[in-house]
Amino acid sequence: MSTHIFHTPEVQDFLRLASGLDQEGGNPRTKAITHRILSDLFKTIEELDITPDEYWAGIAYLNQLGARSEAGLLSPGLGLDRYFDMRMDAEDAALGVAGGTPRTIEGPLYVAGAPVEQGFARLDDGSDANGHTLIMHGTVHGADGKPLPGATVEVWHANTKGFYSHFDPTGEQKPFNMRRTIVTDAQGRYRFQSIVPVGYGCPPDGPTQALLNQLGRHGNRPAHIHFFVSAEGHRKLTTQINIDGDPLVYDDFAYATREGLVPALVERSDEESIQRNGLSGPFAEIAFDMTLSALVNGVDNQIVERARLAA
Ligand code: MBD
Ligand code: FE
Repeated sequence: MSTHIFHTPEVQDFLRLASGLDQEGGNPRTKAITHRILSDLFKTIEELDITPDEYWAGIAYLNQLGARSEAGLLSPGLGLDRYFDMRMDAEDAALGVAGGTPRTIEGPLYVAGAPVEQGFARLDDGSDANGHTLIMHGTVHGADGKPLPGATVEVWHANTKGFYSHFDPTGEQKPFNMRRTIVTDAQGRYRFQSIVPVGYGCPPDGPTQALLNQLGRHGNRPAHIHFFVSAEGHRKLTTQINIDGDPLVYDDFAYATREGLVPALVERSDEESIQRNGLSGPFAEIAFDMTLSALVNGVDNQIVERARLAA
């Protein structure tokens, strides 16, 4: 079809009508966003000559996405989460904010309400038979470079199948397995024992993977560990570290890898290290210090509110 009607007054009036722009009630922001997105969609339909069959396949797709609760998974897969980070980085640059640990995306698998521990926590419950012990530790620094006692380090990661507790299709994991909130000690230090995670893969039969297949892309993440770090007088940091050596470290379907977020992982098998950590065998060690950024004019100007599971 080579008809071009998008720019006609009829279609332009129709877009305003459908977006409620001629109505008194409703929410002006919602109207503005709806009008823009609807206009872009109408235009796309015309310019790419999208057929009704293609359109209705898209509608069925949206229903599948909702039915499988995968909207929050498709979002990072299409780079939207990364784009919001790029925008926040640019805003920081414009404001002259620099120097803290790089942010990277939250992802869809955080759960609020994890057990709180002081200084040290064991994250795993020992039930993952394939687990290789991990000791990770570091100091949380404030914007002035000084250690921050009493800072909150929320940490969450996957097991050796790449599954997260509360979202594990096998049902194997107990609530809050590999999820803790660690409060830094008097020297600003956090420390935890867990197991080295394995990378996540999108559900192979789900709608996110189906679209990625159409794009010729994979749906896998390198092994990683998530953090929220919060402290008085500072902005909340959302970040992750990647497990160094994972083949996908620079090929993440969610685009979360960043310079400065791939700390060295050191294998320790000497008796001294094993005993000092109260362990019985070889383990992997990651040292990773973090630096928070100061509030901007007294507020966290980049705090993100979103629907999150709480248990
Ligand atoms: C994850 O574990 C994750 O961190 C992201 C961003 C997407 C899917 C699964
Ligand atoms: Fe993750």
